[in-house]
Amino acid sequence: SETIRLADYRPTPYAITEVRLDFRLDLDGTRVVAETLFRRRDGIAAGTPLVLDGDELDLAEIRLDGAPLPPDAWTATPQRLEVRTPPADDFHLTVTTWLDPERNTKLMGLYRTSGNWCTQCEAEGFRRITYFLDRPDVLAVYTTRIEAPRAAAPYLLSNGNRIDAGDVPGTDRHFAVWHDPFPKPAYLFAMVAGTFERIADRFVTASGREVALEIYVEPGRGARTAHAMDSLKRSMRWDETEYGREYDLDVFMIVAVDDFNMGAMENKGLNVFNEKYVLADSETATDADYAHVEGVIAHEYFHNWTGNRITCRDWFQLCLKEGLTVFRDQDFSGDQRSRPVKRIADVRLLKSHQFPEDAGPLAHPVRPSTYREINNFYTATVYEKGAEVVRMLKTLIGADGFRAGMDLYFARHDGSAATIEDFLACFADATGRDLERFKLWYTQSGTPDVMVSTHWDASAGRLRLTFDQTALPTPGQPVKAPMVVPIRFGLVGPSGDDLAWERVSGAEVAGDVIVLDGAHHEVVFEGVTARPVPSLLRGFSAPVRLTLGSDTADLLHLMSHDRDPFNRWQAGQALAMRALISGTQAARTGQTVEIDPALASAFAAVAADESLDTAFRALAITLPNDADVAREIGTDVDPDAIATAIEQLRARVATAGRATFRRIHAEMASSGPYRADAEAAGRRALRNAVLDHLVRAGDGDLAAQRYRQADNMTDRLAALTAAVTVGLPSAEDLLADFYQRFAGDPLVIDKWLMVQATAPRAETLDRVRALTAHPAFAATNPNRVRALITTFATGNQTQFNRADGAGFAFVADQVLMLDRINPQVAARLLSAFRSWRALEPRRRAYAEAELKRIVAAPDLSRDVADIAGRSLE
Ligand code: BAL
Ligand code: ZN
Repeated sequence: SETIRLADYRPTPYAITEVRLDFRLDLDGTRVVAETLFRRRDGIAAGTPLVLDGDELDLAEIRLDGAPLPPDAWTATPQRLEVRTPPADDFHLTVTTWLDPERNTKLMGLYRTSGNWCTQCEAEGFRRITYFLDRPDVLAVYTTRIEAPRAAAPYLLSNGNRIDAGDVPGTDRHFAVWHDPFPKPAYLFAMVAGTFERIADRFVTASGREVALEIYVEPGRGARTAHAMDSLKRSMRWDETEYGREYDLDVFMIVAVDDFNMGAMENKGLNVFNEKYVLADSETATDADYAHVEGVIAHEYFHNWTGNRITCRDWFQLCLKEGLTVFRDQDFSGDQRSRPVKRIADVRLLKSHQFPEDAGPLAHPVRPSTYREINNFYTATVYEKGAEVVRMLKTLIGADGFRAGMDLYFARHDGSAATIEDFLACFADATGRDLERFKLWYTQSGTPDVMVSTHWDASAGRLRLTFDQTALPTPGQPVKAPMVVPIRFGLVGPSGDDLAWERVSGAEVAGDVIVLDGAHHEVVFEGVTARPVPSLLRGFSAPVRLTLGSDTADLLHLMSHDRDPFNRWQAGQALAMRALISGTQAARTGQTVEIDPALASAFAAVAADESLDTAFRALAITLPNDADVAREIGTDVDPDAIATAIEQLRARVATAGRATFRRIHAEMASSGPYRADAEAAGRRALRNAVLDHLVRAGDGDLAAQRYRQADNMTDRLAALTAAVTVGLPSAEDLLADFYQRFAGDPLVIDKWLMVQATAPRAETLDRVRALTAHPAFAATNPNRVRALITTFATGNQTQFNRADGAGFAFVADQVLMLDRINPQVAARLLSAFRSWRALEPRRRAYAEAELKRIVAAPDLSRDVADIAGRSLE
């Protein structure tokens, strides 16, 4: 299929100034009348054809300036409408289309979910509603009239402010008219109609304007929206205090729906959410779910300025809004709870999702330069690495420079569609810093490797650090230029304090940041009074793989003393990783390796360190998982050997720490009623992390006991997961109880599916296959598919990558089946194969055969064909 190139970007010959949409919703179909005002752009010849995008459209009528168009003046297919010689500089086109939302299983454009009507237009869904210039640089003012049977749709919602509503006389129908004064691209359009429970609140902006806040959910679920509403208000305040950005309409609405391709969508004034990211209460949501709700609410709200008021010129610039907005939501969440704990969680996500993408056939730059299907670029690279790039920018220019650049960005580009060049120019202009080389982070794919060697000269009090930066080839980019890498650092002395130095030379060193911008640097610190242990890449200041030849004693020193909590955590992970890599090598040859007793007991020591945040202690004793180890090994991966090594290390840590873990388990028991706040959540996290160790060390009864005593989902799910993962005798009873308790609640049953899909045992594949026929599963619902099948493919290393290839075959079958229903969901599932080349030869051959089977299948969607094709390149 056709490749779209950034280099080919041209503005459209016509602009759209205004759109008037009229939706007539009926139970057996929808009629849309779209009246669009076009204006020929300056410098475009009169009579230049007008070509509009469509997708599976059924055209009923077309008029130009109110009159029917002669048949030879236009052509239309379901995918395209061309008006040959538009007659004037300004004209309006009135197009009537028929839609069948009931049968729209792609969940793009207008579709029905739980009986309600709902739209999803990003990236290219609006063209499934009417013919349009469906691209982000065409901004227009929308007025939307919706008419529907009152009984089926008491609520009629669209973007902007509601300007009219009423009954349609003589019928059982009613209507509403919405007007959005802010010009926007079509991808931000939304329309929702249906039966909901509405929860209303209000917010007064910094300048004193009152904004109505409304959350719409399935009737009966209103009580579960308190956390979402609270998160929304905190997000609105935060954007005012941190960025000076106020909300701009009279109402802000969030609608939660059951069937949704993404997490949520930032449509202007009318966010549509996957209900997974709205609903939360203690019985049904874990502490992690609470954090996700808060983060996604913030993310979509922040898009109002970074995405909506300033949008993207083209889809290559997706990271302009996504990377920046992820950076903003991460920062917000860091302010709401423990910042280091949030940072560790974000880095774990980056490493588990983005690093493998960058290391495999689907690698692409944060700003890609070509695509075949844009839906396949809503990736961890665009989102998470995109956020890291903004974070590095802030590290390089400082908080004040960053704020000045953002202020300039809002002032310069409000109301327009911008590029990465526009964005970077604001920071260069605000601070005077040259960002030309920095821009490579947007255009060059792959994770840079930074090798560090240290040389300490005790007699001279001199520390020399040598940095070498390299990067492996990635698709389309065989050779790389050195990037700008900010390395936040400290020189940790014998007592654990950071040591000072008298002079430093070599690379640019600004405060506690070394800035690498070439392939090789030597940084020399002089006047250092004691032997330092360098703590590098504090806070994970750049998305690189840093290799430091520290010895075990130095890492143990950092693990117990580094004043940077991130690097304290990192040191423990690095030590565990070393043990796991040698353990994996040993397992492949049927040997076992000795695990350093100092390492095993270091984890118990961190768990017991009361000077640390409880949530941090929980993370610090959570060992790397099998995907982490596979990524670190990188080639010839044998997942079964990795699993064996992990079992051995876990057993050692659990045994060495058993007494400590038992004591902590008792101490962290909650007294009094459930609380959702960060402190209480931290105690639960620590208690459940030690539970996991204890269950593996023989205290299996504890899991069943904790499950039955649980008064909240965090504890209940942790106990269930421990029982099922370890394969305790109680596991089946607990699973049955969980299902019975929550059978009417699909979001919770998703957790039940996930726990079973991740069990690292040979019978899991049969079980997952059987569950696809369970009444709780539905292949048409993306949440169910992700909970069962995507979780199996991405969260179960040993069983997806089974040595007999059966895991791959099952997932490939599912991809082909799902492609008929929902190509976006199918393509996302297929990307689970992205690390296939890193596997040992036998598994690699099975994976390749399945990818080839998919490529050869007839009538593939562009989404799946693109991922399968690139995976094999
Ligand atoms: N714009 C798609 C969903 C999101 O990133 O907010
Ligand atoms: Zn976003």
